[in-house]
Amino acid sequence: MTETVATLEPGLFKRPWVFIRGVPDMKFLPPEGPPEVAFAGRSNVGKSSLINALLEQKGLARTSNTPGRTQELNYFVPEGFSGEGGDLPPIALVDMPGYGFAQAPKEQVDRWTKLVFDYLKGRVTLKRVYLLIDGRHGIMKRDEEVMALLDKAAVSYQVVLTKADKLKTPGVGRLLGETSEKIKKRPAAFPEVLATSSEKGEGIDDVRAAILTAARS
Ligand SMILES: Nc1nc2c(ncn2[C@@H]2O[C@H](COP(=O)(O)OP(=O)(O)O)[C@@H](O)[C@H]2O)c(=O)[nH]1
Ligand SMILES: [Mg+2]
Repeated sequence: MTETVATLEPGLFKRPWVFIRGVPDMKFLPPEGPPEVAFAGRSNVGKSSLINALLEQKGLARTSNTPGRTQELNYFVPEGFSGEGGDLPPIALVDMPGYGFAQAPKEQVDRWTKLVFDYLKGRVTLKRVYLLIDGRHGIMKRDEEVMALLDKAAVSYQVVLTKADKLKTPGVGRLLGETSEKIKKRPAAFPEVLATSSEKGEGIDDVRAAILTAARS
């Protein structure tokens, strides 16, 4: 029996995925080829939880209550590709190191900034960044700075409000409206803002569909 090949179809998210590498520096990036979709946002906003919810694999991306712990670009791909000789996966999801951890030493912040800026500016196969915003706090100063960077680098990004389960229903609608209004003039921002709860599974299918569209583009 021949195994079906992982393609950019909704079934992709039902397949097993694997962590392939943590990249602490641009020189360790995997071979350029598959479209990449990256998840950025403050520490603790819910990046790793969202990746686990999208892939229905609870412990795949390591979630943590210790902000600022992950300092690498963590690569996740559908299982079954050697990565050698053109045997590349159809897509890669990248869990980016979080920002905005007040207690982080300057040296660490500088290293983060360099890695993230280099990646966002220089990775030609990066199709879309999902910029996660904690639904309880809304867009903060550091988020604005990252948006400005993405606009400058002309990297397409879409804002995702996280932890919607912590808000009352009217609160989610209001925040979606406010957030859309705030990003209206940002050239590289996708106008539609999504709301998710990784805990309750809300909005997860919308993010999956958006990822497929971005990866196919
Ligand atoms: N209530 C709720 N908590 C969440 C949700 N997503 C993440 N969290 C919690 O927020 C904390 C940080 O999540 P994590 O995914 O590690 O954030 P990251 O640092 O951005 O990768 C963890 O304690 C998660 O359990 C969500 O949708 N709802
Ligand atoms: Mg994380």
